[in-house]
Amino acid sequence: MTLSIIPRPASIKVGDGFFLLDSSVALRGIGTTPEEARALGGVFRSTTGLLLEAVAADGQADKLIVLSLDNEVRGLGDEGYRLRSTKRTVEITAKTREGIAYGLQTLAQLISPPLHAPDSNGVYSIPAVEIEDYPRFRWRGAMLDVARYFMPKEFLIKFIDLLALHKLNVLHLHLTDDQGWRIEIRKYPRLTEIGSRRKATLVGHLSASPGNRIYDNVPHGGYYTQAEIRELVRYAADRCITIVPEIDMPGHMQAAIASYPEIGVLSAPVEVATEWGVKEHILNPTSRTIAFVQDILAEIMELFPSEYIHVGGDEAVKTQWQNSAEVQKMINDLGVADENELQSYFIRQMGNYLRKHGRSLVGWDEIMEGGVAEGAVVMSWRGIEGGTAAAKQGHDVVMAPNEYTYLDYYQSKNTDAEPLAIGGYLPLSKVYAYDPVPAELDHEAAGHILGVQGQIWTEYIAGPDQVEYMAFPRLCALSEVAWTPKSARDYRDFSMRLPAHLKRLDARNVKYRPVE
Ligand code: TNX
Repeated sequence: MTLSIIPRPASIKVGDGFFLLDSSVALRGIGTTPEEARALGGVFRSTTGLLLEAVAADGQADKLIVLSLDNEVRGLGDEGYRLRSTKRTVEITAKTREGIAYGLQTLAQLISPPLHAPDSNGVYSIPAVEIEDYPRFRWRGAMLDVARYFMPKEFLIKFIDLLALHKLNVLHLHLTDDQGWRIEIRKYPRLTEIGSRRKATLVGHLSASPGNRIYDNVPHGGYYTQAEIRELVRYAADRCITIVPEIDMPGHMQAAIASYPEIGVLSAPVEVATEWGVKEHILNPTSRTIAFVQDILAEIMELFPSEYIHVGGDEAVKTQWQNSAEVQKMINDLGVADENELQSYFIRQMGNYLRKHGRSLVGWDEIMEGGVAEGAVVMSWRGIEGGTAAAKQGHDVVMAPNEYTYLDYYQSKNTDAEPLAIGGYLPLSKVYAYDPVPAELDHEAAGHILGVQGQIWTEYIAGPDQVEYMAFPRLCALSEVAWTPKSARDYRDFSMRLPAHLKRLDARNVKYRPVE
């Protein structure tokens, strides 16, 4: 029998026979308080869609599904679980609530026929198995750019469920960029009043010269209120997913500068950007601007309990700094060598501020230019060099190299048959082949690789259907890169499991790209 579990568990042994799941089955929590047992029942329901009667820890029933929280369980790490099913019982054992939740995700994938309909007798069956499973990495992420195109809250809810299905545990939200500011900040209301709207969007690629560009003249906007953010954060946390917010600075800030020109270098009005590409507008790193941005981070920390707060740092063009007498004087007064060191100085102010509040700064690998702030986590996107160097220096690293993890790239060489994309070529097999630990790292440095993340930049992804098309099934492959032990990974085996898994995506109405 082939089981089509994605991501593939660390180890599976298939036994004989089936556990038949019908309405006589009861759910029992062991090692749990009554509230935890109820909560686990809720996880069971939201994972499998099935409502089972919960019985007391010593309660009897003919057939049982037992969820056992056991602090003493060894060898499964903090997020692992053991799942044993026989004809009479299914038992999931884990050290933590996360482990139980992952066990339930696996259980949901074992149930056949798939959960949306039982067989003609109203029965589902679960094959007898013994599974031991735990993640390879603790950062298993997907980044969604909601700045270039706003994505409705309802879609983020669906996307969170899809991440949970794949045992991914980080949703990195790219909340701000030149083309839009997407989160309510109480202290600075113009960020959303002005910054969340652009008057038009460029049509096609940014290839024509400025005078020859075509715009759609359709205003685009949207943002999340703080109440909506709280709802999303809670929804994600219930599914073992941390939302890591990104406020991109000091570049990629044109929407904020359009809202508050005084934080820019030119102090002159500028509009929210209507086309893609790297902009030259950049924050003026004065103490006033630093205080302004820290006020924003204060509200961000209130909303997002995540230990990690992302401050971007990518693609900050320095020409405005070079041409500004005020900024040059600052370089001089601070005694920093150049514009790169000034950016490091700026990022360090953010790192210190976050650390004072018990949080850790994450930045794209450009934060290493001019010296990386103490304790900063580096997200390596321009290949793996930045991440490799950072890990050697003792920094934690999330691998996100564009060549392997940019899900905005084309999925086929036949680009004419694909919807317009930013470029590149990243087929499913290549995502699958990626290994997040660079071969040259020794054991200690390798320990600094927190994990891996897939990126969905949305310059050419105007809405949810297109996100799903670009993200799936490549995110299925990435989940296995992030979760499955390297030794258990095999692309042919994955390809054989994928068709059944795509049916799970069909049941959730996911508009994934068909597999050739
Ligand atoms: C580079 S990756 C960017 C983004 C773009 C992306 C497009 C990174 C940190 N910056 O601003 O959306 O390329 O693939």
